[in-house]
Amino acid sequence: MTGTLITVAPTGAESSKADAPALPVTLDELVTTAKECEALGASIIHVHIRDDAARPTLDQGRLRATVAALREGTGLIVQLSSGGSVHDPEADRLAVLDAAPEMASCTMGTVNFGDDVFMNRWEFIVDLHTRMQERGIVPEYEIFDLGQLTTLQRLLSRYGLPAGGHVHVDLVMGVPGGMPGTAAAVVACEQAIRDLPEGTTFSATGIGRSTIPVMLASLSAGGHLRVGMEDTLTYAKGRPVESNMQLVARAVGFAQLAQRPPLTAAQARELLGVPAR
Ligand code: KMH
Ligand code: ZN
Repeated sequence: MTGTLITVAPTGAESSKADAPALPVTLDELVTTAKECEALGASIIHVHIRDDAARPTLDQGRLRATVAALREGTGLIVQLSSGGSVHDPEADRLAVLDAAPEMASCTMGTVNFGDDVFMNRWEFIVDLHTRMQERGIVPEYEIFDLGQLTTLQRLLSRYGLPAGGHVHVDLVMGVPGGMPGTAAAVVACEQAIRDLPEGTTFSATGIGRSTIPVMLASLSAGGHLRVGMEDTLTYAKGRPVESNMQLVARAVGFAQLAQRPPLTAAQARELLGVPAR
């Protein structure tokens, strides 16, 4: 078993700055957060950006500036979200790839998302996957429900391995409408991942209060960790999260307890097939 890949997802598209003042929404806030999380042990940053009014946006100029600033200021693997917000049109989500990130997310199916629907049609998934192959962008396949792992198997068998040749999935657990954030669900996914190409790796994140059970289960099952204010705004009962760094520090502590210390960004690149800088 190797060390632990720690992804920080600092912002997301769902929470407002008014509700969570520590949410990084400006480029400066994002870069500062990224540097501090890297120093603590994160190796990937999963990025959603905001506009001047702190609303989620997929503005191309901002995306490009964000990729450039994160590459300049950190050694982290820069992973742009192609999921955006539930309101973003498919064309804008595909255009995220034009900002040339090293990695991008690629969700494996439609899922109820609270009161909304996060749409991911088969043809759209195929488009994202094949465009990433053509451009050498390494995908992280986002899995919100068990059956989406079977969709991934179908995708890979019809359209081939991703850029870099390595398959990495992220289990996003505890979304109202998706799979629960439980140890049993982590184990069920880990069993299904065995049917994917040899060497497939996974990370997991639990939304809200499922964050701790999912972290512990993932580490026990040989998985990696994603943490951050995209997924978790409460540190403990009655205690709002103070910063993304607080969540990364906790994940690093758990990984060390499991005797699987954090991978550096260079080690993460090697594991995932992301070209070295
Ligand atoms: N904001 C969610 C609708 C991703 O980044 O790829 C989708 C999401 C997944 O967060
Ligand atoms: Zn996201």
